[in-house]
Amino acid sequence: MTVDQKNISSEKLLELYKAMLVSRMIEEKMLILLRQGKISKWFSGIGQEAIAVGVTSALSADEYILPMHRNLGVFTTRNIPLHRLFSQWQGKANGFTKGRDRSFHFGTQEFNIIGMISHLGPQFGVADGIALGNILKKNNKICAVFTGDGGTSEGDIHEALNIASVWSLPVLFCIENNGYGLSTPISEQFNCEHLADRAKGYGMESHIIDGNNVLEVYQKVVSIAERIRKEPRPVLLEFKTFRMRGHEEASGTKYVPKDLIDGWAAKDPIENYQKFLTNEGVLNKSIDDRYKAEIINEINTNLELSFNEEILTSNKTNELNSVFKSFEYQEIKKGDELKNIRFVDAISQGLKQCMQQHDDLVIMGQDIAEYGGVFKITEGFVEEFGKERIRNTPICESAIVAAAYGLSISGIKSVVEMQFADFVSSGFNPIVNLLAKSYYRWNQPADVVIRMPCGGGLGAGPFHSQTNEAWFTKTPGLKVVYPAFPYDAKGLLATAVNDPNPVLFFEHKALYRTIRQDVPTEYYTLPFGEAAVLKTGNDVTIIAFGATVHWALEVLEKNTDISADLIDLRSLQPLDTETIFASVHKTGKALIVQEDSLFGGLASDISALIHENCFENLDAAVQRVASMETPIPFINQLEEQYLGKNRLEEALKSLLNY
Ligand SMILES: Cc1ncc(C[n+]2csc(CCOP(=O)(O)OP(=O)(O)O)c2C)c(N)n1
Repeated sequence: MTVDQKNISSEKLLELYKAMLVSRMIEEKMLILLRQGKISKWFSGIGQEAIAVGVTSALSADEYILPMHRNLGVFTTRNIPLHRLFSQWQGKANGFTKGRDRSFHFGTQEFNIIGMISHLGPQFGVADGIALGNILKKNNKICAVFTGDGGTSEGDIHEALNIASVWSLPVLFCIENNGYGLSTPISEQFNCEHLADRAKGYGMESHIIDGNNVLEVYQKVVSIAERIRKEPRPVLLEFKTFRMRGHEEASGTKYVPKDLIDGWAAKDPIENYQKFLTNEGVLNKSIDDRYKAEIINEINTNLELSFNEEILTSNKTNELNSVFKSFEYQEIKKGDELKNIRFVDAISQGLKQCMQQHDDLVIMGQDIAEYGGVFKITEGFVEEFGKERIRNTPICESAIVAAAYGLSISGIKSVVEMQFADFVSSGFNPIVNLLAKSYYRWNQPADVVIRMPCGGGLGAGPFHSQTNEAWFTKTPGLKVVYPAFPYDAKGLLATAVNDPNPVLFFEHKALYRTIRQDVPTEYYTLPFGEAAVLKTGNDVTIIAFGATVHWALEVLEKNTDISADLIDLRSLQPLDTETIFASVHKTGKALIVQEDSLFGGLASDISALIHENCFENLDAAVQRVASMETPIPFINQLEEQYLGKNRLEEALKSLLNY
């Protein structure tokens, strides 16, 4: 061990020692409590303390850290009151997730820590977003994010490293190479000598650091951090260390060769550092004993506090009200001037006006800058708002959605354009796991709009035609909006941006250039959860959204004798059940039409809701018209056969005749 005496005081040397001790001694206590069944799972970081403690000590308290499951030292070095950590692990109210998530799965803005979600790799993309927030705010701050060696095999890691390099984001990407990912040794995880070598491929600086040497960790990270604060860029750090215990406590270490464990035991970061400090004359037995007594006392006092805390009682209303951040819709309408424009123009105009309304709103997507996006929605935006806010992204949906979440954590709104809604499958995980669950888990809103150019009828085949709203309507925590007209599209998009919750905004491509309407030229908003009743009648209720609204209008225009309520849902989550039920109570018959294939779609749920809530008034079983149970095909004849459009008229007439 060497120490640069000029830059590091004895107090700091002892502080690092005590910080590692705190982490180790809490763990030792937790292992006892685990055996007594007083806490749930435990992922041990014993032997790896130098990394979490060294990195956290090298950053300033207002710089974000995104730790993983073995990084207790990040939490303790940030001085989170221990009783709050203990309450978190017992699922109590003084924890950070009110019993909604376990162990280290939480974040806290108070301590600038963004804890993991289970999926490991996406954490790197979130760090990109936070770093982008730092760049946009020009605050010269950096952030650090952790992963294990196993996590580096995930595509998300590659995407995030690439973005960080292309965008020169000031992130310390910390890989703790501890030899194993669950039971898998690194020889079966990757085929290169050092993970740090991968940085070359991203055009990124990297370092290999002895992860069991707290001084090396601290001193190197301090100096790298100083440089990248001044000259923003990412750096990849591979910390060589070892996982001394099982993946989690119940799983053991049978599969780890004993000599490996023994070899690394001799490199224990705390024991060796203790010897070093003693030899240097910085630490002696009396200080050591005092530290240990203070820590034991602190652990026991705080444990008592958390054990004495009441067990949370379940409260349904509270849980249901904690899925979305409350948002008070504000109706805004400026000016009476109308202009007849296409659906695509309404979205483009609406988005541009959102950019003007929100000075820091950022749009991210593929080819959206100079090229204007494949549908030309953002044409001319770069000229008006600049490349900082209109960001072309590499082809990496997952890390970009994760980055949007990171931006939101740093208080910045964003809109992400999926080039085609179909490609959202590559960004599915961060939407349903990061964005959707964030507010419920730890009260952190995910202020992100995902624009989804979707839908068939254009002969674009199975990968460019899907309308995949059902992938999201079934996930609590996401709002889903699906306008059918230019006026609605513009006003609802404004509300989607104003709403601090994640919104999936579906735009049917076949409507882009075919549907026109008089639309206010100025900025305005429209509320979510209010369906539009486009036609009124007495004999049947037709419920539609997106392009299917126009299918229904066509059928009703052709069959003027049909007396129908036509409901355009406009937003699917929240769903305007009140309008649906009121109409079905009146007509006694309902038909729901969706463009997606039938099974598991929104029509099925609306049908169930009608049966459950309007059964007494129904004169016939609710009918669903949807597309065939195949992928959506390419050539016209096949696509026409697939789409429910051609079956709508017949289904409607047969329902009326029942
Ligand atoms: C996407 C995903 N796949 C699998 C898992 C299950 N899992 C949790 S941790 C882990 C091992 C991670 O290994 P590594 O990244 O090396 O970190 P370590 O546990 O060694 O610190 C696995 C497989 C997961 N959480 N997420």
